[in-house]
Amino acid sequence: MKKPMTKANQKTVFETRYAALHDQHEKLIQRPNRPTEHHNGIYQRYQHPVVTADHTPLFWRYDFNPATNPYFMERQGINAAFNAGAIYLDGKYLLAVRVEGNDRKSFFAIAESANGIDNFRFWEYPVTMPETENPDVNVYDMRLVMHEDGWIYGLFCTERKDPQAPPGNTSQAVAQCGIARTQDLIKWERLPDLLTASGQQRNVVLHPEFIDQKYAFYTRPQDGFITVGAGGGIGWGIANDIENAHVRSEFILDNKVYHTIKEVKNGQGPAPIKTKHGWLHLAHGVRNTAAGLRYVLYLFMTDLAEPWRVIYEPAGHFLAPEGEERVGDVSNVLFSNGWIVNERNEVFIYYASSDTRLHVATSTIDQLVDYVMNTPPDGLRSAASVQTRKALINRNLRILGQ
Ligand code: M1P
Repeated sequence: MKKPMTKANQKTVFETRYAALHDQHEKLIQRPNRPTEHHNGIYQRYQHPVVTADHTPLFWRYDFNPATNPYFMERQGINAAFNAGAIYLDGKYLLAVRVEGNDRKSFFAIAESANGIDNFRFWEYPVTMPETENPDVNVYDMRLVMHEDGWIYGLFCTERKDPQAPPGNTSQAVAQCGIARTQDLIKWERLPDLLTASGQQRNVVLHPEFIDQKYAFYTRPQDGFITVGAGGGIGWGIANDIENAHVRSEFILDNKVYHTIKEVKNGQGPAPIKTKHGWLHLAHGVRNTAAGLRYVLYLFMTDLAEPWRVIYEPAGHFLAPEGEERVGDVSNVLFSNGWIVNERNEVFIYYASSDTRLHVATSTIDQLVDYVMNTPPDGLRSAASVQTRKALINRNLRILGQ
């Protein structure tokens, strides 16, 4: 980018600050991201987040005109960059990042990297998402899906104030599923929001293949906005057409369960990955604690021919907040709505921590399938957990010759 010119020969405050910030920003973007030392054999974490608020271009935040901004002050701050949809296109790792301004409005912006691990750089402009006749107040958490109909779909949460909110209640909202499609992630066609029987829909994901020539959705029917109220669980529903998508009935394929990592609620993460053993799913599970809600990620697998039928569900979390991931705007949260498989069957799991920043963990299809198929399911009681662990100990002690 061309450096802004000033009249003075001596360096102004503007020039000094501009040069320093520009330098810092480039260093941040070009910083190599190395694997952490600890490895559980399932996935690899990395030292740094892949995208943060500071990765957004300076020209999104600062007025670059010395005449109107002599102190080179930030004019429109960015608060967070997190929950990103992901897609692998023409050998590039592309993220549809949820960027949240200081004004608390989220929008989508595409960040691109050549290796999926570092050097993520935002495209010049955020996404201009067309609206329906009922304008969105806030949009977030896009799931990018390359559907077999040839379009790339972005399904996201559209939130509006609840018209039924009692007077004085300024936070009651309605969350529904917005649908848009594109060929290039630049020009988007907005379709009508998904119609379902549920008062609230978040975490809706399009299945990448037709089911009997129809579109299939993972849903999350519930009647409360933040709390689940009645309902919850990961649902499954079919719509005849995507241009006026209407899911008339849903059933729950993966329910919330007492005293598990998904006791309070859960939600589908990105679209599932097709493997020869079944569809691999990444989801988030939520439980309540004295310190508030805790969000962790878990994996499960559904049948290849019947993607609504769970065939493997390992007990417990797959990824949980660690170290600095634990703290942020909404602490103790890991959330993922994007992953990528490249031509070498390597998997890049993009997960956000505490509604603040985005990280990557890498693995392979083989490792994830092994994890899902060979991790024991939840016995749902302490005694059952002890039995499962004793079985492992017995096998190992036999191997160790004791
Ligand atoms: O704050 C944690 C997450 O809360 C919501 O997820 P869910 O609907 O499952 O509770 C979403 O707003 C998500 O963006 C956020 O990360």
